[in-house]
Amino acid sequence: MLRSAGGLYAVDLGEQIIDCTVRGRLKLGDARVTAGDRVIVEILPQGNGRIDRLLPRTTRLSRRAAAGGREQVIVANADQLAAVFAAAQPAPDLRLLDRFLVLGELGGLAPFIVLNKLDLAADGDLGDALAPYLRAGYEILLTSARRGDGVLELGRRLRDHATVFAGPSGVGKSSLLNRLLPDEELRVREVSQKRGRGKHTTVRSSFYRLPSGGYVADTPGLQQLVPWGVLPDELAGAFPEFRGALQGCRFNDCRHVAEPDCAIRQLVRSGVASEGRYGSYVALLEETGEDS
Ligand SMILES: Nc1nc2c(ncn2[C@@H]2O[C@H](COP(=O)(O)OP(=O)(O)OP(=O)(O)O)[C@@H](O)[C@H]2O)c(=O)[nH]1
Ligand SMILES: [Mg+2]
Ligand SMILES: [Zn+2]
Repeated sequence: MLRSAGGLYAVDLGEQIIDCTVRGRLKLGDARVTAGDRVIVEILPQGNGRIDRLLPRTTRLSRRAAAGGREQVIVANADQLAAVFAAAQPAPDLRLLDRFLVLGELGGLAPFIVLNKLDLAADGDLGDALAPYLRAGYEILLTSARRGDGVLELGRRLRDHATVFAGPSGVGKSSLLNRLLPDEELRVREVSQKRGRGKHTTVRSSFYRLPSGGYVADTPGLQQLVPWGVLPDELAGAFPEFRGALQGCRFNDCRHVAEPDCAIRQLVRSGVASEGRYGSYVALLEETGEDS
């Protein structure tokens, strides 16, 4: 299922995309049909269809829903996550970037970083902020949806993958996708509207078929990103630069906060892992601990 609007669900059958209705019980709760879901469709005589069943998800980008502490699946079955940020307007929020990367890692999506609005960046002013991400092994693509920088390279990075574009509101996710999807016209915030912090122009997650092969999902800008259902000892593994050290702590159940002989804190002290990334880990650990 690619995307839904007005009670109709667009399903990609390969040769064509058809509009489907959906059985009532697939509209609510855990079994709700989500963008990216593989579905069983009954073709109706009029040529449209009805979604009868959901197939198991291979990956899920999900967070803890604001109310009720349940899982909210943002998209299903994607294999990579483009964490899109802006060089300016809005200024990059690295704590939030870390959250997108962690949700991608935990959900089984391979994350990479897209730094958009390159046209608004002053030379060299982001190098220090981004160095920890390069050291952690993340690829960073520099783009400008306005000028077109990096768009071809981004397109190549997406080919034959199912990629979610995730990031705060107003960073240019839809603008980048408009460059890559000649047949679509995704809604983009009007230039005349107030600058800086975004206003949630995109309202629901939607997959599109790329002309060169593969799929991309546009998502609404997200601020509240608390992982759902993650155990504290899985969280550290969502930071690639911590992984090699995880066996090195004195205690097997080390939470890497106050324990003696902690290999992760040693990484931070020696400058191999950054204070900022470690700070994000601690903040997430506290929030996920509230689950249990
Ligand atoms: N200067 C500059 N402006 C850009 C660039 N990309 C997007 N914008 C502008 O930034 C604003 C927000 O762009 P959108 O594409 O709507 O951002 P979004 O990330 O999809 O936002 P939500 O849908 O709210 O999550 C628009 O006014 C765009 O024209 C860029 O590379 N450079
Ligand atoms: Mg958008
Ligand atoms: Zn430790």
